[in-house]
Amino acid sequence: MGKWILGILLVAVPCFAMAADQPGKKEQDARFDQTFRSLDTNNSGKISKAEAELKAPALAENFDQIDANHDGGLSKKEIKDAFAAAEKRRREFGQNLEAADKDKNGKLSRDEAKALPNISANFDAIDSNHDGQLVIKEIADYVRTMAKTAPASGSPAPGPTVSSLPVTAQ
Ligand SMILES: [Ca+2]
Ligand SMILES: [Ca+2]
Ligand SMILES: [Ca+2]
Repeated sequence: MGKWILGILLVAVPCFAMAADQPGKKEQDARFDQTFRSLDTNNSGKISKAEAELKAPALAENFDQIDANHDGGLSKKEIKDAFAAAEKRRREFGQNLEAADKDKNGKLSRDEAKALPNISANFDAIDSNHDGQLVIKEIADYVRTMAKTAPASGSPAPGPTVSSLPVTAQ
């Protein structure tokens, strides 16, 4: 796996612990179940909007997006699917970064960034140390900020909103 992809995957806040850097799958599942149960206060097997609002504001914010079958509750599967989709988006984003870094020096110059309109348009905002080069950390910080400030739509970075779900598993 390329360093860009890895770098972007690690941006994921390991909330429901679905991130690539987590230990074994079994452990992941156990941790997921635990978190799910702690949110599902009435043990209905689904997280209602009220339950989400109580302990997981970001889950509540993205509720309608995650509630794929629109029954007003988030099942484990819906949440897992949302995570998988978010991870896929990050992976694709990482691949795009990888491809854009033509000289493979781990940095994006202004020229290289032109391949990525979202990045290019925000180059100066992302280049926090103003050296004209974007490193993974700068982009990761930017994506993180975006995830916090921009809700589902209109985010200039590829919507990692679901990845920033707030339930801390660590
Ligand atoms: Ca549902
Ligand atoms: Ca480069
Ligand atoms: Ca820089």
